[in-house]
Amino acid sequence: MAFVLSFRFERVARLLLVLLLAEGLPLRAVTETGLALNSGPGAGSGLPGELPPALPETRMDGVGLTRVGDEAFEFDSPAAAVPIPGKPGWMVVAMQRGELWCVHPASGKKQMFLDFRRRMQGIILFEEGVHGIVFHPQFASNGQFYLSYSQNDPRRSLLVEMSVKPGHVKSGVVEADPTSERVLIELPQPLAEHWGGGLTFGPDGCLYYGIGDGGLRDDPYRLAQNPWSLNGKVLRLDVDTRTGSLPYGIPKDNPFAHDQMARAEIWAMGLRNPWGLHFDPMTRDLWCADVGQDFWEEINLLQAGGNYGWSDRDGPWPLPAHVGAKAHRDGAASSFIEPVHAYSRLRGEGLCIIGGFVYRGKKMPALQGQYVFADWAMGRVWSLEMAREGERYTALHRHLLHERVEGESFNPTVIVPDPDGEPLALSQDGSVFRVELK
Ligand SMILES: [Ca+2]
Repeated sequence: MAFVLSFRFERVARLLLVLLLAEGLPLRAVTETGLALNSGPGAGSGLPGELPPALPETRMDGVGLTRVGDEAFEFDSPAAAVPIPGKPGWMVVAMQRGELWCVHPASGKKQMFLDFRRRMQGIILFEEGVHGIVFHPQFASNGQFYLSYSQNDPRRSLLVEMSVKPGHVKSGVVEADPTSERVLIELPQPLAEHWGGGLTFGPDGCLYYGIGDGGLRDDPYRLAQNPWSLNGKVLRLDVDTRTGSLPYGIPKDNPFAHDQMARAEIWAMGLRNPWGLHFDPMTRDLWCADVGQDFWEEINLLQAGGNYGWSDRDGPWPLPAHVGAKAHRDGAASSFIEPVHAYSRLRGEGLCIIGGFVYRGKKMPALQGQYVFADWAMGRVWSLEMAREGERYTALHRHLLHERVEGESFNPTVIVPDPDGEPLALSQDGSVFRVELK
């Protein structure tokens, strides 16, 4: 099994490398997938900015990873995991290539939720496939959930509403009805990466959907800063109403709802590959991890109408490709919102942030209110200690909760709260771990 998985990963990785080289792209472009370390500008001189001091970091003693279940409890290339409302202890794990399972981490039980593999047959590249799933807040009564995924011919992103089979919520068995799809958004994608696809419902009952910039380096079509493109944005939709002929409603208090110069769906902009969206249930703040290009991995606090800088900025630095662009000449670049925390590839801290969430569980009081997050390539898990002053957060300290050791194949693609609010980390090779007191 392990051999098959690693063979498949190798094959995909090699294919991607060949494609990138064939297009004459710098090898550095491969950093997104962790296949090669940065060897470009900044590796010694000509950095776009000054390297700020690293955030103080200490190892948090007594916390580590514990494997959940046996070899049958594996989910190859997991893309998302969410608790099932009204079914205590159960979650759905969505796998990139189209299998979605109901899982019960406490007992290691699982049952098929949706087999979408036929739909995913056309996907070939590293980041294509299923990207996100979330249940409607009233799932227990309406049986609805939302799925984001990509398709080819033509290449596009989809956000769809689906429901479980009639009577299934009541009976306790939860199985999706594959014929129930209702398309909310179908967005043509110019390139083949940075799909984003993160989904979450806010305490306001609205659906938030992150969409990446479309791919390649430097956001070549400048979509993330284009208010008429949905790429490089987080959208906010009311799935329970309709506005005009749209298959969803535009919430009246969306920041651009009445702005004729921008798409009314946009909640926040200037993002590169937002796939880790999370609402803190206590403060109602929306957190978003954003994967960087060459130097930085970011954690952002999203505000209505906020512009997070991509592709004028990458982390706390200007992006060399677009220095001198219109935003800079107009002075608009000065209103970009800086990340709450960015960690750097230059210091070997990580290569690809996979998101995270604010810990509100019970078992680890030391982590209360901290943002728990992980890096795919380095196999590291941290928690971020922050100070809050009004709307502003300042990162104070980083606690290392796990570091991959030799021989381990831990490449987390998902880190989420389990049904009890305790951290669950899913590795690309399929294995599932709790982050807990040892
Ligand atoms: Ca940014």
